[in-house]
Amino acid sequence: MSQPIIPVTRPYLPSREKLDQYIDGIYERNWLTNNGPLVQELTQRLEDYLGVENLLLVTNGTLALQIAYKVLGITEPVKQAPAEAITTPFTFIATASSLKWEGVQPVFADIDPDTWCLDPANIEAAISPNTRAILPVHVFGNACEVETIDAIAQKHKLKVIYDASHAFGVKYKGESLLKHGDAATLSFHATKLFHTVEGGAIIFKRKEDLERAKKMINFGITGPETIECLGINAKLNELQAAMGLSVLDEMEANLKARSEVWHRYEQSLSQVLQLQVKPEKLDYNYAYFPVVFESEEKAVQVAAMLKENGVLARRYFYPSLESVESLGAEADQPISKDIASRILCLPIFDQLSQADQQKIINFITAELEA
Ligand code: T4K
Repeated sequence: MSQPIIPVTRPYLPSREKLDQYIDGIYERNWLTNNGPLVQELTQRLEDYLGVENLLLVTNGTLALQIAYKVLGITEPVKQAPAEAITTPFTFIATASSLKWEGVQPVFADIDPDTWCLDPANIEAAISPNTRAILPVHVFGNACEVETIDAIAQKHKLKVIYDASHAFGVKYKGESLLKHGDAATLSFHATKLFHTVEGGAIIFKRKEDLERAKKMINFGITGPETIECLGINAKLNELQAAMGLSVLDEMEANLKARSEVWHRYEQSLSQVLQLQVKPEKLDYNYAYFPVVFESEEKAVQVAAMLKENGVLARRYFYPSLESVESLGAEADQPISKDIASRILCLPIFDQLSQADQQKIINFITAELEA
């Protein structure tokens, strides 16, 4: 008999009544996209919720990165050679492939073995005359060493874009983590803590950058007969905004449920597996529950055993990106490669029942004792 599958995550589905109310409004207004009222409402609500300014909604987290690169001028070649950006190899492919897609060469620097974020000590060695930017990732919602990274960037006159796709709502030292860098980007993909089915956002440090980005995401059009700059289509639409508003209305319950799942895992597994080390002054968002095993063999064995029992843990983020040929990286990144080979993300979502979670914990602990 086949058993129900427990996926690594399950999109948060808000109440139908709430979503229907927003959709009724869309039907009444007959306004579907191009900076509609729900997009404007969601922009304001997110700025308030996150405690940030200069937030721009866009089509997805990948385009959020690409627009940020364009606005901050890091895609411009340096003396006819491609610009470079220093980034982490331990992340989802979109972080680095979006650079390459825009003609910027990703240059990898290795991660910290405990936090799994870009190690600032490795950044300076990777800087060349072609470097225009640093692109760290708050991986799994953990905070990068923002003060040190921002200081390195200032010293070398580089832009900093934080890929904060996993860091929705995370606070560091009591303030939004998204306030660091010239820009920070979010992904609102269905699998994220907060989502708009597909979607994303950019939080700019400077208002003038926000204003330029607003034009760029609408083909550079600024009026019925004016096209001010080169642009693209990266707009969020009203149906996506309706989903976002409905999810945001229920954020508290979602976070509470995830926090309970996260803490139960931590209590049961922190003595037997390596967990991500976070700074003390971090208010976490319970977006992921990654664990690192003693060897790749063990991680793969546990993943296979869980799969046999209907549980889909995922090897986020495998492989370490310096091994992806299309990115054209040169050097090996041993720490990232090692962590990527031994990591598994365990199922975490608001609807994960305590009984199912206990099953997962029991499977893992039994396998570790075997
Ligand atoms: N930067 C970083 C650091 C990122 O992590 C991401 C995205 C980006 C940039 C780019 O942002 P976006 O352009 O995507 O907005 C997923 C997501 O597709 C991706 O958004 C996310 N990171 C990445 C970490 O995870 P996959 O390939 O693992 O997705 P998939 O389809 O295997 O789904 C994962 C699990 O979720 C499945 O086991 C089942 C469940 N699921 C998924 C979907 C789509 C559902 O139950 N229902 C669903 O509708 O990449």
